[in-house]
Amino acid sequence: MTLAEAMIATLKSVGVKFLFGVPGGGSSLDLIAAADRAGMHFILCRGETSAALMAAVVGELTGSPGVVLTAIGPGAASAVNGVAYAHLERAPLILICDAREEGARIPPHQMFDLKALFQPIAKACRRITPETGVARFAELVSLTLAKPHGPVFVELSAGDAGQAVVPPTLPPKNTGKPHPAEAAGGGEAGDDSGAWDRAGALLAGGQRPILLIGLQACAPGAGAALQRLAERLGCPMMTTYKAKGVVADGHRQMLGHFTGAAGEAEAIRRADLIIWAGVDPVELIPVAWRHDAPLLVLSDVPGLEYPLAPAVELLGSLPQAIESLIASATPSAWSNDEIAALRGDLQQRTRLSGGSGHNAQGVVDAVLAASGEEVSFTVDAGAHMISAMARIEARQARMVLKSTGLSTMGFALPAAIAASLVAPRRRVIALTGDGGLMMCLAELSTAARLGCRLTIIVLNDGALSLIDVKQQNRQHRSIGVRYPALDFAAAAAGLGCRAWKVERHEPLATAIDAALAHDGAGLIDVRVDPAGYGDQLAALRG
Ligand SMILES: Cc1ncc(C[n+]2csc(CCOP(=O)(O)OP(=O)(O)O)c2C)c(N)n1
Ligand SMILES: [Mg+2]
Repeated sequence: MTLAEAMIATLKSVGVKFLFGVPGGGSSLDLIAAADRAGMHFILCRGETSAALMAAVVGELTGSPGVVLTAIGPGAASAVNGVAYAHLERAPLILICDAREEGARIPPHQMFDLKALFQPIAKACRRITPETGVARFAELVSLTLAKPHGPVFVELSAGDAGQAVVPPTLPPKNTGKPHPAEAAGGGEAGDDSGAWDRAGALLAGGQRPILLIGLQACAPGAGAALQRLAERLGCPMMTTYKAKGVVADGHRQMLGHFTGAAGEAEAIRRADLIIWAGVDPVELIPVAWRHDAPLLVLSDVPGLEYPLAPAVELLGSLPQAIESLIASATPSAWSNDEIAALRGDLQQRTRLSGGSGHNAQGVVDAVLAASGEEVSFTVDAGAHMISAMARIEARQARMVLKSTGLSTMGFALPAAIAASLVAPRRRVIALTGDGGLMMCLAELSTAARLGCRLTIIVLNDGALSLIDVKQQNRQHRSIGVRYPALDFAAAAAGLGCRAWKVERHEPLATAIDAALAHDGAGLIDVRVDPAGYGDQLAALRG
């Protein structure tokens, strides 16, 4: 068995089915050939950033590592933002990059210190050789899956990839169960009995707890347990964007999203205990914390930096910790009417009005009215995101995907391709701004080639509207944030997608129905008026 074959066998044993990337002429080719022989699919992408995003999202959705292959030098450097995504959004990702043969006397063409480039965003940067053996690679696979998940960077030369090695010792057969490192989840809940006593006392002493739910709660079992805890306490709850759907948005105790913005402050201000359930601080916008109520933290990762020192921190498996809290939970002093009023207030703040013709809210509502239950969504970064996240009602974790810790543009399309590969029969709808789509436009051809059941809705306002609003708020002259609106329908058609174009005052429903009925990749280019974004942002973020 060659080193490339042994690495592929190791990946297969932890459930990897896809490899993404733009191959270089070195070890990428050995890995692609070995993957093909092992029945795994190499997905050729148009750019490495998108390839790494797709791989990272597959990692988040499946719990198996995402894998991206790149060429040396420019290929790897071009993947940096996707690796940054995996770092800040806690996704398991392995980047395997071509490498020169060690000791070769060759000019430094395309060569620079890639390990130094990736060191700040990767858990480890290592070269794999026949001497290190595939065992070193297996360690990296375990490392990416250890909580918090995060990327690892691997260099492999073609000469080494083809060398014979001792085959890896693999677990008996992939059962679809989480990898041991994944299942371990950072230790057992309940190790520290003092912490449990203090948590029980905090819960008993609080009259008005609020439950804030974050990305760690996407773990199986956590959502149902959190819902029971909230119902036992009769308290309000919010999810971060990453945890949207962990408890259904439609639940009457669900206020909306916890982002750190001023619009949510009133609900948290009224609480006398904050139950911080798996929120990773990286999920919050960077503003000062406004509350003094004690934090009861539940986390499967030690050492996170909270906005306030936790009164109690329960480390370990989230579902287990929640179950234990349920046992000591009693009804709180919140009334149903008060919770409903807070929910109504937050919904009101996210409303978008003003302008003429279509706006983001109207488009999202029209899409929701036409799409059935079996749909997933991806949402890009930008002003349109607020309406999209506020209006879509998620019923399960990861039904709506959005970049949060990194909040990168150019996410919705690659993430939608990834979601479509993981669940090919389920339709995916990608909601994106025009600026964000331009950063990954070429991947429309990937979606078309793969036959993804994917509908891209471009909220086309000829502007980087989120930045436009900020520029106006700071009373600068309008420079560098607007441009003539592009014809995305023409571009999409050229890239192999079905496409529809809807001007600001044209009806939308026919295009949406046609796009949702199309059994492949389609795009609707909708001209929207950004006029209401300023007020919406002011109401939400202050
Ligand atoms: C890769 C990347 N570059 C820059 C930013 C900063 N940024 C956030 S939103 C935004 C504008 C988004 O424009 P568009 O996609 O058209 O959405 P709109 O705000 O117009 O709805 C920018 C530049 C970012 N988040 N990610
Ligand atoms: Mg825009």
